[in-house]
Amino acid sequence: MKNYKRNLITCALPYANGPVHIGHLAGVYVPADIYVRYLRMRSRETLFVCGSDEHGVPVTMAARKEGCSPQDIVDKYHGIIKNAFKDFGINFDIYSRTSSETHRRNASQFFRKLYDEGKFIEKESEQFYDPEANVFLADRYIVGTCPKCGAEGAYGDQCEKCGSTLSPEELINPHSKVSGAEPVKKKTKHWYLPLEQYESWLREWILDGHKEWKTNVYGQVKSWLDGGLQPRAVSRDLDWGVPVPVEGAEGKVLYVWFDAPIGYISNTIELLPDSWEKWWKSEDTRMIHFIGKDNIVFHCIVFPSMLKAYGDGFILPDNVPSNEFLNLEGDKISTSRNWAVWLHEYLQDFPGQQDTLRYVLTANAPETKDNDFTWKDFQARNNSELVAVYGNFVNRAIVLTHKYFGGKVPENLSGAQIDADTLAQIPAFRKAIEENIENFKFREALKEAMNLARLGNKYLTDTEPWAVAKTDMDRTASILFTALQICGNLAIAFAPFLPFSTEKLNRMLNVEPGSWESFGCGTILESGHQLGKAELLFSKVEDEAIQKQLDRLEKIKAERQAAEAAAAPKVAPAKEECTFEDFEKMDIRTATVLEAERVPKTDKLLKLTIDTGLDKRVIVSGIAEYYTPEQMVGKQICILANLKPRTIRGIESKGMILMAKQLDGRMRCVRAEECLCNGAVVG
Ligand code: B3M
Ligand code: ZN
Repeated sequence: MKNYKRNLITCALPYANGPVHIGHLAGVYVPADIYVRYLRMRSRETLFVCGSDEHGVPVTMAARKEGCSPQDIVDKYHGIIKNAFKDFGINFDIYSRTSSETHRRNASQFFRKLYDEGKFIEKESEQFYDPEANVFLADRYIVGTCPKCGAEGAYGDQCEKCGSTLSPEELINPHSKVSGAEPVKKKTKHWYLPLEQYESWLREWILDGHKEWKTNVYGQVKSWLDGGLQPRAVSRDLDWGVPVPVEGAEGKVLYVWFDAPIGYISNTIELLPDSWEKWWKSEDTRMIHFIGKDNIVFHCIVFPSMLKAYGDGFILPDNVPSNEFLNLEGDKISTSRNWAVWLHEYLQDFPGQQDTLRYVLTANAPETKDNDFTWKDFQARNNSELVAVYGNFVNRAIVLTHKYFGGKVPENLSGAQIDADTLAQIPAFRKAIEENIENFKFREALKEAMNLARLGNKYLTDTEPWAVAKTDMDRTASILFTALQICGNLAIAFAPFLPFSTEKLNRMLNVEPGSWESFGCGTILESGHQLGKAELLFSKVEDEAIQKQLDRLEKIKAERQAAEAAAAPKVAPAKEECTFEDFEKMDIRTATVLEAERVPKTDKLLKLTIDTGLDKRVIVSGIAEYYTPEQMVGKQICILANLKPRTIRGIESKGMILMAKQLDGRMRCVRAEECLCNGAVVG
């Protein structure tokens, strides 16, 4: 790898449309934080940048749902998200927001330069439009019945019930979420970034030049490139966002995925107005984007193409470590379905136990495939790993030192082979942790740190200082000296992963945070050094605490199922009993439609001339919503032939066509399995 002078680490900007949950932490923010802490421990100059993504449809949707303005929404959630990160020890150098003045100016200027240099193409296209509310509709704003599973309320881009990807055209009974009106297509002009012009450059840069990227990232990029890139719209018809800085573009804003990544730059400018360029325009800077898998295309294809188009020395990411998704108790985490563990709520239930969550999310991180978070696993990892291994080892070493040596690190008076052998293993742990972190394999790295704690635990079990102390204090001194060296190394090994317990351990050991360079390199705690007070490094998670969480989720699931059942289309209730004689009275028979035409000035009625086998007659039927006249001509259908004639819109209608009403409300003609002669009696 190139010898870089500094590291610019960015994390995907979370949408300020809701609080952050464990999926966010596991996928992006904890791994990035581990990486940054590690780099800093190695004294590598590092800048850690993030902020809220405050534009786009997700925010306007949340505003609509909560009945307030988009500005209210972002003000509320920006604060909640910012605090949640801080509470979990994720300390960005800057956590700003894309509604900031700096960002508005910077994103505008970025667009304008590309516009002035002719880097965009302008195109008119037909987009869905709400004719009542007079607004263009993003796919998410069009809802209807899912054509795949029949669920109501499927979005124009996806059905949340069955997970199918949809387009608004596929929805049955589509309507606008804004006014309820049926959307129409309307022409509108937008600016597009012609991504296809960057295709061969992207191939060379990523497919040839970055084979070391994670396979999920590399694979996704390759399949996008193999599929051929298309021009991508960089503006939208929306009243929330950065206005398109071009004359005649009223009512248009920058597409959220155009402005958000520029937010990384804006936030750097806000923090370092005079020296930001060295982070963005110097070949000595190594830029890394931490993101979730649904952001890959934007960070590997779109944003790099934007930077390339802009030129002016902007650097490109050296790596884009992206994780898969975390599920919760076997179900997809979803903000809208309230299926999540929210960070601010976790802290209320498990105060002071941030490291447990950080540990579990890293140990079980969705690094190569989607993974599941379960509360039982959370409890098991806390109780049998953090408490029983790491915490137990540290506690025994420190408590025994207080008991036998007044809390002073004893002298190494009676060294044995096992001491030397044990300490000699530490450099290999350091190397494994380093290699794994440098390759973004955080769960492996954490496993190695825990294995070092296991080594310590085993060492104490094997050497039994509490037993040896009865006969041989010199030997006891050496054992505890050795055990304390392992404690000192653990305080370094775990530091990138578990900042809160590391701070506690340093306090117990009465040391400043250890430098990475001393990890595995000789004595960390000199004989005679006075330790601090022993505390418990971790506390047990009891069954009741877990049950409470499971009950909460169970309740949410039950409420959701009840709501779904209430909203689901229902089969019509059974009718009252009738006699065979009642049924016999009805003259149901087959007939063929000879002619069909719309009844003037109506939307619903067709006038059908039919051959009943008995006669030719006219039936007026309300089926124009479901069939065109052309579809009806020639169709063999079933009719109720002896219904008392009625005059509808001045036309005498003799009989009724038998129709079946589906769950989604659509009517279909009832037809015989094969074509029969007209007048065949049904019964
Ligand atoms: N806000 C998407 C997301 O939260 C988006 C990331 C922007 S990063 C520039 O998944
Ligand atoms: Zn569906």
